[in-house]
Amino acid sequence: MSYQTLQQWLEQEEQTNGLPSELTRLVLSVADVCREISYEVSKGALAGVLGVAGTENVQGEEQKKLDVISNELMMKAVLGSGVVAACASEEMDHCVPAQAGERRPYLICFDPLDGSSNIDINVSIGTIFSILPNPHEDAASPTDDDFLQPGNRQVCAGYVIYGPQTQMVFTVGRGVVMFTLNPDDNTYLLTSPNVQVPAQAKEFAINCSNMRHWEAPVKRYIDELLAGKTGVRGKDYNMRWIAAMVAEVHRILCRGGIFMYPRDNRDPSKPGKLRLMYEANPMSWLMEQAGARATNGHESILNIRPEKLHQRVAVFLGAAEEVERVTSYHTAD
Ligand code: AFP
Repeated sequence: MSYQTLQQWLEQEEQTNGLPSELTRLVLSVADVCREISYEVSKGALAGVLGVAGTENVQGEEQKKLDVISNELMMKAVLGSGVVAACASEEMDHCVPAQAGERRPYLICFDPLDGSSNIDINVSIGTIFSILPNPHEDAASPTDDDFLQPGNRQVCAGYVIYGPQTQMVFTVGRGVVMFTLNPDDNTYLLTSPNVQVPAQAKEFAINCSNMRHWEAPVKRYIDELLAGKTGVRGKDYNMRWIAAMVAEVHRILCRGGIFMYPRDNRDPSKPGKLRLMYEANPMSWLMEQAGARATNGHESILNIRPEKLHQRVAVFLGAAEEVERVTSYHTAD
């Protein structure tokens, strides 16, 4: 069987749907650097890249060596692409602008290595990215404020997952495509041209160790799922928790389900754990492009107007009927 390569697919998009050639260039830069990250990840203990770096990121979280390596690689690649005016990363306090000169059309946000706690135990992790338009019409250097655009302004979003296979999954606003890295010749090949998420689900993902902190609508929804056939839902559900959003989203894109990281009562100043710009926005757009839904319990995540670069948000994403149900429990309150 012959598969279309990533480059061929992007060129076809340029010809048939007017994808800007600058965006092709950026997507290829991300794909290339993620191939390098995938290689570093695969060497693990052999290259001495496991374990902590001895530093903390802006959110006070301990950084792993591979977090730091992936961040450096991503930053160098996207700023070197010639089309990115500035990048922002979950691992850095502020955005980093490209060298002044000509106008560049894009901004990019990324989580260089999502699911860091899985690194040392050889479980799936990934790089998540979100590409936004540069609001400046001139060569002015972007600031953090320029990134504060709602998710519905993204022009491309996706992730590369480093699991049993390395796969790149993204959208440019015309459905979701999935490419698999062929280890024989290091090319990305199109293995799923139109990913769709069924509206109903049989699987849910939530960190149940936080149950005592949840708000009432989440407790109600999960209690109903746990009651299975004997409860109001009338069927049994299965549960999964990989502790890497990238892997949970990948599972949902492959076989359906719902993923939740709700806000809880521990720290009222933190509306959830996940980051809007680096995790929630790109994953929510992928979901909506695959026929699924993504809300914060009240509104579509893609409509949220960000106030801070490292803003956190509650996330309910996946099977449309399930997300609508848990959202309705919030809005009924
Ligand atoms: P790390 O990258 O710091 O491991 O965080 C991953 C993550 O933000 C997200 O990918 C997971 O869904 C979530 O945290 C898992 O959190 P807990 O299992 O600790 O609740």
